[in-house]
Amino acid sequence: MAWHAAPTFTETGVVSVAGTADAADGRTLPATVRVQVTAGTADNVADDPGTTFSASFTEPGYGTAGLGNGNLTDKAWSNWKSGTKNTTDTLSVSLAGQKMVTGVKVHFYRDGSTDSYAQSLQVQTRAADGTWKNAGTAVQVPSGSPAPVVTVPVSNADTKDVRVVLTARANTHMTVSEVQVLAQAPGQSSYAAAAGISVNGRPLAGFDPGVTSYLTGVQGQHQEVTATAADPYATVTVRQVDAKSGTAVVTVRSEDGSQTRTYEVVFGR
Ligand SMILES: [Ca+2]
Repeated sequence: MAWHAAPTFTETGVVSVAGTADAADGRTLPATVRVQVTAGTADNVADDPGTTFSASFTEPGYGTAGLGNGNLTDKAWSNWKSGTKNTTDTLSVSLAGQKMVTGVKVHFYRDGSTDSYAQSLQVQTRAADGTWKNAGTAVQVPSGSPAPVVTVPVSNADTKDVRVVLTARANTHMTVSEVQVLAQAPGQSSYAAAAGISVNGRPLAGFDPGVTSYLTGVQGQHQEVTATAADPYATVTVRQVDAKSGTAVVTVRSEDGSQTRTYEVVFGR
């Protein structure tokens, strides 16, 4: 397959991109791909399967396992130790794959009556050449109760590895419930419309996505109604015509499930 240059996707909706397909017998056939363009949303990708967490230091029994378990208030990671506490520690997240990272959210945990939070934190992302780069500036972490949740924006870093460098308060250990990594994810469309309806493989003449009732003069024992959704991710179901009603019903359900549109095809006698 070879696709012509795709247009710039500036608006949501369906965009067709033309191309050619090698038929493997010497012929080249025209091809079309339909692209559903939606508004991007920020999705936590640190709880995706394949994500691994690590820490520069861990109190035995309070490792990194709970940092991505979806529980935002558990006592997951701790760097407590007897005697002098660490002045800095780092939590690293290796994502399941390369993502366009837009932010990092650190949920601290209040350990008893202690402000067991970082004094400040610095988010870093790993570049393609393996070096770690600061994503924005260091962020101060509030004290007090309840435990603070700190969101650090990242300006669209294309990376697989993210880490948070924590600077401790004076001789204070640090405890964290969860580390979330926000990345661009496709949104879901609420568009529920058919692109076309066919009877026995022949498109209905004059089909208009906004018109939901059609009369057809097709006769015979077996009439099969088929339909295509305008949004390739929408779902189409067809209730075929029965002798009693003489009507077939096409239902298009939007990808996000919020909208449905039904079309009826009435078979005339
Ligand atoms: Ca957790």
